[in-house]
Amino acid sequence: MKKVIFLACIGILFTGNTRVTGANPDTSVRQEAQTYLDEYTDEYQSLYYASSKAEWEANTHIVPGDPTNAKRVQETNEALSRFTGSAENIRTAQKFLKKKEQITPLQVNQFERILYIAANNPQTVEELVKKRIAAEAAQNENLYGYDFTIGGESVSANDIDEILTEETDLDKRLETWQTSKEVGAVLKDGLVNLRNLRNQTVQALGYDDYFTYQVSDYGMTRQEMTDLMRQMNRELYPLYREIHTFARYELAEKYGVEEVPEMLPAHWLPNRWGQDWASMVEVEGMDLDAALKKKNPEWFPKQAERFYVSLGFEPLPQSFWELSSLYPLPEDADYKKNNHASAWHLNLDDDVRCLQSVVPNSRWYETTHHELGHIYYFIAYSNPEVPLLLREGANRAYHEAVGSLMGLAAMQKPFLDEVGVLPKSAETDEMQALLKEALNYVVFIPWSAGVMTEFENDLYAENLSKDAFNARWWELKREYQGIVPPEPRGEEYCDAASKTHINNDAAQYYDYAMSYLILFQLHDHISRNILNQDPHSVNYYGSKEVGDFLKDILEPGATKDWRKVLRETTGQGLSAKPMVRYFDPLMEYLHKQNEGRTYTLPPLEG
Ligand code: X8Z
Ligand code: ZN
Repeated sequence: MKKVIFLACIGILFTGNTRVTGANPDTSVRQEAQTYLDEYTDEYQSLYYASSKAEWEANTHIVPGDPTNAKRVQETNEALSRFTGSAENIRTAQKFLKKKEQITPLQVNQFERILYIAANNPQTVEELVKKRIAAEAAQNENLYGYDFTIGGESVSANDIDEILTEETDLDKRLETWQTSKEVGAVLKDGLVNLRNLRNQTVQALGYDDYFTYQVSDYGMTRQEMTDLMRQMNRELYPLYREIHTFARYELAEKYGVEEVPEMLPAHWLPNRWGQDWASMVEVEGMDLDAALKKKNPEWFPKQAERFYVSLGFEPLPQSFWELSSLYPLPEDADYKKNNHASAWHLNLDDDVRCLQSVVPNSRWYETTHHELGHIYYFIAYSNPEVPLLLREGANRAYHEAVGSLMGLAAMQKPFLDEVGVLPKSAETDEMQALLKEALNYVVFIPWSAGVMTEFENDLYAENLSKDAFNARWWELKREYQGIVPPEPRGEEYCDAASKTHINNDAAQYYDYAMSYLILFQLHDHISRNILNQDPHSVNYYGSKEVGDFLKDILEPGATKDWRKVLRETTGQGLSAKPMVRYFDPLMEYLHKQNEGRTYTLPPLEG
């Protein structure tokens, strides 16, 4: 692992590479560009850090109604926006990009980054940007300051998830599901306002809408991204259709309902959004939840760290442990925190932290591996070769893929045996294990590539009417996931807004869908070509070769084109084939299980 650089060194390091060596005009343009980039970077880092620290406070210490956090977030984000969106910085970046051939490719990348960041906050629409910053902060506070109650008692998001995982009484499930959606109604006006503000700010620098702006980070058009997502859905659809049929019958039996419903009622599923159904199946000999319940919450991040260290990564810095917020707040706390997991790179250098609410279960076991993937990515590209402005993933999906890959690896039987989570044991039914994985990874695709992506595309790019938010949401849920609401959900609700990302990670959810393609491409390559093991039953633990392979991907950050990274590491372009192939054995199995059952999702057309 390379040593992270100190803030004060950045300028020196970057100018050091580009000293003027003669009267060559190209070199002097390069030198001029570098001087500008160094100054920009210094200022950017300091403003970015101040803003991240304010955001961190606002997400870990939420006191509804107390304006302290909002004020600090507003001030620091405004300062950052004023700088990144300043007319002068935009002009300068454009000026250097006109002389592309006279500057280095790395400098070109940085100027493009400066323009990309600027487009989110152009000075020409300063008032809009200010309004958006205030609206974003208020939305987040309303989302995470919200007090969920069941029967008059406050419940946490973890409590809700546990009920939806374990409860078999349908009335209780319904009440819990309804509770989980109430926050959406509170957030509806805020979402309408944010949609308009997000669109208007990026339109000032020439983007059609906010969705198009976010997609452009991949070097793709909106059409290309929605086409890719639709194709991905088509490729996984035949298997999803089998899973959907299977789930309808299995759940009807579990809940003692005689008439199997045509579509899955949302409150039947073990997740608030129906995005992960893994807990529907218990694999004999692999009762992970039972084993994990015995662990302390502190064991989870430590175990995930051990896995990364076993591959040759460094232990996490002490500051990570001191500054992160890893566990739920005590019940008597007089403030709240963001209950969704996230990883933070606060100064784009050595201040890395996680925000989680770990309780001992398999979902948090996997999530902790996911979050540490982000953290190790941050640490890996915080090296002198990577300019601060390019300290990002090869693309955003890569950032999501790494930790999810480690999450997948950490759930496989040989791994669990090795790290002592399960007793070296009993035979397990491999088909059941694969089914459980499909209930997580395959089920996620119609949700991410379908519902979330199509909804946000409509919301931002098609200007979806606010009178149709909920109607469209449930139309998409039905079409892609085959899920229906337990009762009519009118426009007084806004069920989409009960999902974190709709509010504070807008127009980016296709990242996760694409990350699954990359994840299975990487996993396939690692299993077959590095470890020579069956991808269904593989153990990465302790393999320095796997660690080196991952470091080659992580360390360059965004200095390399993501398509090139994929080709260089797996020998392939982006493809759903490895994912489809991984789950192939299930098709036949489920088809047999579903014999005599009625399929209610239509067969694939064409
Ligand atoms: O939001 C996340 C991570 C943080 S980046 C916990 N995920 C998505 C979600 O929860 O909806 C991981 C999988 C999908
Ligand atoms: Zn993530």
